Amino acid sequence: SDYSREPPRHPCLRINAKEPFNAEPPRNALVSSYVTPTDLFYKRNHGPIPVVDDIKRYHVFIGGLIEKPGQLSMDDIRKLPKYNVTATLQCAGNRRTAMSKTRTVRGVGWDICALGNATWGGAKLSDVLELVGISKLTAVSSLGGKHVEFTSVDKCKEEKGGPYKASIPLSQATNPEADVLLAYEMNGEILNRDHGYPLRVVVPGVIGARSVKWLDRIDIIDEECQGFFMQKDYKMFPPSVNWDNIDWSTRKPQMDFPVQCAICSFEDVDVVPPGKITVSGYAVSGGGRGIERVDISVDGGKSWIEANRYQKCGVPYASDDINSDKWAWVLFKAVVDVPEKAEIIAKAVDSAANVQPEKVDDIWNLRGILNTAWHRVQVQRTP
Ligand code: MTE
Ligand code: MO
Repeated sequence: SDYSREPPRHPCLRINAKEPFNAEPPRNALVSSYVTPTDLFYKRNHGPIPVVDDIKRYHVFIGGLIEKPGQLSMDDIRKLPKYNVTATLQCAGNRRTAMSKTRTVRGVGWDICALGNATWGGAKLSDVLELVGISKLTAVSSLGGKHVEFTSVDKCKEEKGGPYKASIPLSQATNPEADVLLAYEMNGEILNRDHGYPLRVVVPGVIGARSVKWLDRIDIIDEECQGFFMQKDYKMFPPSVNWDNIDWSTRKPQMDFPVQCAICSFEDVDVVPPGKITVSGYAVSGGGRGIERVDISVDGGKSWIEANRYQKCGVPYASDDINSDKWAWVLFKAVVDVPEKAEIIAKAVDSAANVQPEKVDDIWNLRGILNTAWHRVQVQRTP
């Protein structure tokens, strides 16, 4: 594999792995804006960043269980109605490092910033599929297809040098309300190489692993994708499963992510000035579920206060507001008094009343995914 043509990156990113490049922004930088600047957006790769030189020759092939397979150029895709969807992408491995403190897990170590909120611009997959004869809200195609597989052009060692792949159900792909995009823009600019130039999939509300970058092919298939990242990775196992007794076939590929939140105004162990302090961070849930509440404790969980939530600066957020971005995170803020030494905790509740688990031990899994335990930081007042 060849890492000689990697793009330039922002110097403040914390690098968790160099080749393939995996990096996340510092905590404070992440929550300083509702829409994450592209250069600060986390980068999660499984191989070198592909080079697409000749955009005129670039095509997406659409095949599999359809009557008329075909290919689309970037012009064909740009001719379709363009949608801008603000959606949070979160890696299933976000907060893995903290999970491995209970018991070792396998995978790239991430702090709490393996997510970002971007405005993605592109065509809806439901419109693209209509071009090849699959109508809106189709769950089973005329030739028996039930899933849509996305194949990239990158080369991953987990796929024995083959491309990254993933699939989603056809019913989700053909549902315009699911807002699945083939995105060619990120935050109003042409998608950059790190994030999938020239074209990527964005599956809102679903773990980042299904949003395939550098899209090469779309295939309508009868079973879900059999690729490594669907079948041998990104599955949630109970704490009793270890590397000696694991049977991957017993679990489904993870799709929606669960309710999550984290405090970004402090490091795990930090000092604070005397007087009132501001606790801020992000909260997000999968499946288009909004954030109903964020609770903050400064006494290790004995008592709680509710944080203010917002998406647009200065506008209070409500999870049932039709003007809110349903696929996007919510930032929170609470001004609190803290004793000399304090454990500050944040936990969120989503619009379906799902709550975060208290202890990481209860959700420990050998791949270290979906660490959504209450987020805790220890602070001490400066004299
Ligand atoms: N697509 C391709 N082709 N190759 C990859 O390695 N990584 C996936 C997904 N799509 C990946 C990919 C994972 S695990 C995540 S979390 C997101 O892309 C990260 O997207 P980002 O780098 O734009 O933040
Ligand atoms: Mo990921």
